[in-house]
Amino acid sequence: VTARLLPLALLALLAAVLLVPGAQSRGTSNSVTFTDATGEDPAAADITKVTVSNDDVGNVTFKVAIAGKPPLSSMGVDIFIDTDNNALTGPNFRGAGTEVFMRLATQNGNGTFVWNGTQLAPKTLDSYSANYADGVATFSVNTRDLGNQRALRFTVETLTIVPVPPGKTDFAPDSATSGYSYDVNGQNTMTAGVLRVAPKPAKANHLLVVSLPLTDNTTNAPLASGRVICQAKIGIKSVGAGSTLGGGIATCRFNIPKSALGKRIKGSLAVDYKGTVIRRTFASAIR
Ligand SMILES: [Ca+2]
Ligand SMILES: [Ca+2]
Repeated sequence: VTARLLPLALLALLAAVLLVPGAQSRGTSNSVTFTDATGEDPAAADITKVTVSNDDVGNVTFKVAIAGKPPLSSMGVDIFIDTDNNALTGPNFRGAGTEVFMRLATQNGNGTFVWNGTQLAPKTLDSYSANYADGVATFSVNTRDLGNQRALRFTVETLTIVPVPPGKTDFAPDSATSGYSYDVNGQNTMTAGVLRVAPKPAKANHLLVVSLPLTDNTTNAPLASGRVICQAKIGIKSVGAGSTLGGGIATCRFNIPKSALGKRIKGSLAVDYKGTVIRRTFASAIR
């Protein structure tokens, strides 16, 4: 891809003449809108704004709005992401030292490309999706496919197909050297599944096993480490417990005494991992 793509980009770079600072506003859902100038090149698909947001499991979404809603068959929409926020690593595209390149097009290089130290090589990213509808190109990718970095820098371009190559380009931002900055915020380090309590109801003179499956959002794999905190009371008396974490499942084993027959147990299982605490409560009759 480098042979075809980057010379095009560099040629197009020379055609960029306008330098208009982009406006920026931050919403409550960590949504940031970058406003691009309009009408830079009448022959190029015109980016009007780029909106970036992320959810609490690290899915980052880029929405690129294009004036006049041209068909995707007439252009490509490209995002160059500097995942380590270092212009000196990866090919420097208008200020973004690019580790991940995403192109949405009906032809010529649709897909994702990752810097391998030599070139931006085609590579499938499991979390990636992209589509184009109603003049908006939407790209979604998880931070685990972006090196798990929080501070991203990126540049967007449209490349419009014209009779004489290399095509016409609109860049966002218009600055040839800065890129846009975006910080991934509010990402939880783990995600919990459904709490299980067994047996239910609890039995006197038996173990009560309370377990919670957890996924590490950084790797999307079962949580491998973390502190499990088990607490329960029968009436006002604390109940002894053992805790384990294995195979991504946090487990508390409570010893229900024989004398608790007919009473009620109330408690919680909590997991502390990298500063995030997930806590689930439970209650059961004792039979
Ligand atoms: Ca524009
Ligand atoms: Ca870089």
